[in-house]
Amino acid sequence: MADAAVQEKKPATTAPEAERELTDGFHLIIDALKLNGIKTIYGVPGIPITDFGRMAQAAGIRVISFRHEQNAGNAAAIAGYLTQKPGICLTVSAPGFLNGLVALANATTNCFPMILISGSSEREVVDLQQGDYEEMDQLAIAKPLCKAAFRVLHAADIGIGLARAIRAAVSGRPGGVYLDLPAKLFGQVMDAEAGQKSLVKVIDAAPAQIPAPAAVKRALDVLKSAKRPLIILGKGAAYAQADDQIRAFVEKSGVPFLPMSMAKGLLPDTHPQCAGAARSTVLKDADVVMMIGARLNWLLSHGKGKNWGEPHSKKFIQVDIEPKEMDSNVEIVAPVVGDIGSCVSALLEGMGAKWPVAPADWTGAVSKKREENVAKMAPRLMNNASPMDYHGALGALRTIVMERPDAILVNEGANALDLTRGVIDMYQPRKRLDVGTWGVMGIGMGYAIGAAIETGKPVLAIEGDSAFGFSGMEVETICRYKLPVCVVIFNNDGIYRGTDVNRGGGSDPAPTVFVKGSRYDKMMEAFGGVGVNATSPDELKRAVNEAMDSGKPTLINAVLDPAAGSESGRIGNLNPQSALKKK
Ligand code: ADP
Ligand code: TZD
Ligand code: MG
Repeated sequence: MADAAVQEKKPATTAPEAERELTDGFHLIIDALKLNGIKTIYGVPGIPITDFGRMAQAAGIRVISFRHEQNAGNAAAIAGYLTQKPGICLTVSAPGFLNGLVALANATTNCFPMILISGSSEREVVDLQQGDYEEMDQLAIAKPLCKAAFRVLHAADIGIGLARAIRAAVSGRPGGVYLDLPAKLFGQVMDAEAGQKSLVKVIDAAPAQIPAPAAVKRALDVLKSAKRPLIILGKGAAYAQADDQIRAFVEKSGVPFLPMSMAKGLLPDTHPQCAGAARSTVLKDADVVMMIGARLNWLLSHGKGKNWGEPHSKKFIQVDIEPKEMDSNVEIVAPVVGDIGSCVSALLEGMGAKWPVAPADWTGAVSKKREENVAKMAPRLMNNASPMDYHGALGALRTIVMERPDAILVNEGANALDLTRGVIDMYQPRKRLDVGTWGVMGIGMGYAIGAAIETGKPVLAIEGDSAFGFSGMEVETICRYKLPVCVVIFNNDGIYRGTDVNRGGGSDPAPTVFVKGSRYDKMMEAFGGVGVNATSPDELKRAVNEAMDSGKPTLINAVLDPAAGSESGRIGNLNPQSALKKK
């Protein structure tokens, strides 16, 4: 039973109502969010949260209203990644909730802190399955898809409910949290003073987790024993905002480092120790590999197989906040469990004088390989062909990012993703935001909007034409909030390429192709933004420079050769093959 101070309709005390100050669920939720420093809500309005959005805006919270909940959820997730505070997504019941749930599950998979707050219909009706408006047992459905899920039934529990949600989202391995708020809660009335007292300001939401000294020593001993050491930096390392310590550790060790996609720029890709352009060589040849905030999942071929050279030829060290991550795919000989800031500081302290240890023949071989690969790519990036190929277009964009290292790059697609990742160097931490652990399409506009709102920096979104379609309607949102977002669509008329034909010979197009010669730029013009159709790298460069300088919402339809691009980009090997397929 709730606190005695809570009433659903009438105050139960005998004091005349006029003499008592009252509050209600609406105001308590807003007060609880503000008390915890939450400044922005991303969502879509409707029953039962329409008035809540209005009141939150009136109370000084920024309310960013989207066209689809998945995009609002993605904006909240990336806000969490960029700020280490849970991003808030607010949705209506059942279908709105389900739309947001994809983003919540994606945030959890990527270890981004966010809270999906959803209105829901009445428990009594839901539990008896009596068919309420947008009825659904949302809590039960959310539970297996996120890190934690809570429901608040009484106004007096709002403070505790939000506190639990915040802690669950950001402490330990960050992730997505679901908070279920039934419609009745919003209007529940209680004594204002008791209400204020019930609120909780979360102290030290993500406490430091200090690694054991023995684990630190073990890791350093293994690293020191290496002949061909490698450090892999993952997006957990970027999330941790321990940029200076990580850089100091990598530089003092002298060990080549490989950034995972979203860790690009944590140290600049142009850093002399960066092995990004020698990826296959270092993965194959290294004898000791230290992962910092990176998992040995499919993105690293699970730490085994032909990409990793001889079986059992390596020792792995792993630095991670999640103890269960250790030995997930291969044996970890030196697990260091703790938060990355504390772990890397402890590693730095424990190093002593005899560093760097990386032998010069190894670092020399890595540098040589990297220079060869960079030189091989250079001429392809300078081609000015029209229609463009990926390299021609990326050659132009690469310079623009070099000249604006603090701009944020959002990136999704298949070829549009893999080739952009390979070609465009990043220079600062947390500037590259992409499809992440799932390789999911649809993060584009949500991430672009979240990043623009949270950082105030210009955003360049490089999007495959298919990828863009998943969140494309949010260009209206970009125009409505006048965000400095420049979207470049790599338009090759389809998924992977635009040349596939119907193998049954019928008149339907092949499943992977779209309308030929589409003009996505006109979508932006429909909402008052700038639209440009660019047919050559020079035109593309001019248009992007103009957009980045003006900060005006811009969409550039970059016309690519429909034959440019390969099946599934760089991961075609993951496609199952039919044994019966004709050669
Ligand atoms: P990538 O895709 O870049 O390889 P992953 O998402 O696979 O990165 O891995 C990120 C890892 O970072 C997760 O295992 C997560 O537990 C860990 N992590 C996230 N934040 C921290 C932190 N502050 N301290 C330590 N580890 C963290
Ligand atoms: N749906 C979701 C949610 N995520 C996915 N990853 C996919 C479908 C499958 N998929 C990919 O993995 S990439 C991609 C899809 C549909 C689009 C590739 O086409 P594109 O990029 O136009 O975005 P390129 O440049 O043509 O390769
Ligand atoms: Mg395409």
